[in-house]
Amino acid sequence: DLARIERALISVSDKEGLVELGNALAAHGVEILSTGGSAKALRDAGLKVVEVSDHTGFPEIMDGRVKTLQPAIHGGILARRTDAGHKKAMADHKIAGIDLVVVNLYPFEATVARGADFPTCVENIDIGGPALIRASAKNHDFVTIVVDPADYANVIEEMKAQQGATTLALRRKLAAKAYARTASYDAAIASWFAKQEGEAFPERLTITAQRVQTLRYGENPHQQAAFYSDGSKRPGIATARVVQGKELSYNNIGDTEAAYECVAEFKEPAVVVVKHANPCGVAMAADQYSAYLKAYACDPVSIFGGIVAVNTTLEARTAEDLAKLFLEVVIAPDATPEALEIFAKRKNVRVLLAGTLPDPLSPGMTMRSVGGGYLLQSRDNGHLAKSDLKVVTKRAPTPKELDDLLFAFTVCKHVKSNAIVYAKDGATVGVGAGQMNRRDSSRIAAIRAAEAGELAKLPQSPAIGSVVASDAFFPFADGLLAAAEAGATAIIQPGGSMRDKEVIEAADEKGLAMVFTGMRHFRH
Ligand code: 93A
Repeated sequence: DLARIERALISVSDKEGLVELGNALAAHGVEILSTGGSAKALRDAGLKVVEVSDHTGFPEIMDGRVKTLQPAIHGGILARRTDAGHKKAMADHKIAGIDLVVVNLYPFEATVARGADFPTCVENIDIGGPALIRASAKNHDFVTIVVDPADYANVIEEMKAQQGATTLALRRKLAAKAYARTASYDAAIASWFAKQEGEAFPERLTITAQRVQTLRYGENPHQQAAFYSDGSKRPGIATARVVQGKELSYNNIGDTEAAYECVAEFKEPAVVVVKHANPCGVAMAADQYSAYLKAYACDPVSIFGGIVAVNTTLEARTAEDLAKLFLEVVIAPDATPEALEIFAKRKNVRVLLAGTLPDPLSPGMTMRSVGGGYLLQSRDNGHLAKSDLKVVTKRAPTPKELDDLLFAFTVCKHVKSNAIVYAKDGATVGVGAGQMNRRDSSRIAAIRAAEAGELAKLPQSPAIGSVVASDAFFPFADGLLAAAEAGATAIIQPGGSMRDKEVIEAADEKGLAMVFTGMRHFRH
């Protein structure tokens, strides 16, 4: 299954590693065919090159739109070397075999990314390159296809080991990679084109993603799993540097994303603790350590085995406390050397540094799979300012209540529905998540607050004197009354229920202040 390389075709836009490759091929006595720019770069480096146009006897025409689209090229790639008919065709038409094809494509994605105009993007749609790639990969029994400069060294090494040949194993691996490349290239073109036509949701969805990691298992040990990057480079779980710790698990990845997206919402130093994709402690303060103490106090039970995210450089003081807990993951934009040293002694904790924070306001899409399909929607980047809030009760919130209300509603956005969040002094004091009715979420949040109060030996539940946020409207007054009973003094909710009037009356009766947001934050 060895295939000797006697003739190579090189046509690359990205000239990285080109000269080294050319030198290595020349050392093996390989004849190099090449297109205009690539040929020039090789020749400038002192290598002997045959221009494709000299090889085919046909010039590059139409500004390079037709360079390699020639029978002498594609016949040389596609010929089955062991087939008598194919061999006769080669002889009849004076077609020389091409055994190695090195191509990387016109930089279409980069051209779009730099905001080039429509005709420039169109001109960067490569035709000949993908044709070369597809043909070579199809005939991988005889032809070696390389689409990525990162693979040059592999090929050279194998040629050294195999007297100028490659193994079938390598050719198949490279062929698989080659088709993945043309698929992602076409996907980029397709989604760019659909966008030009003003379609947020194209008729056909083409997604290509790069595998980051095969995971040990999925949500449960009997499920297989892998993690893919969408190439967007959004700061967070997909791009963060893992500086230490055990391998990330499927659940770690989901939870870490939830924690980091939540903590990125806050301008002040903030800390978020997540368990099972839900925040169980969120706080902001003038400094990170104070924020941590408040986030911890919200639920000192659930933090066990949790994920902690901070939105400022991880400090030694915070790290010291975190290192005493059993945690799965700690994620921060950055960390001081002292903080990293503290974790170095806790080998199992995964520490991730993301470099920077994601922008909560940025657009984008989220996707989930359902039986037989996918659901797409734009990200929940909804954001509220104080001026967006409408006071609906006789009593207006105090400035302090107002700050806490906005904070609580922001946290609510990151809690699974039905979400109820009690908050006080820039910290959650009770979180109720994922219940099938709002009253239960409200009760659970109050219970959590009361228990945290008992653990801290406080004279009363921290829910007393807190504010409460609800991710969606209260359909009945009962959820609101449960919150009032727990000690909340002010309420933030979207409003819009048929029974708003009833709910507002109940709030007035209890002397509560209530604001409507007009925006819902369901999260399922
Ligand atoms: O315009 S093309 O689609 N027409 C072709 O026949 C063709 N053949 C190779 N572009 C073509 N290529 C591409 O040219 C390659 O994929 C590569 O990206 C680029 C290399 O051109 P040069 O060697 O002139 O820099």
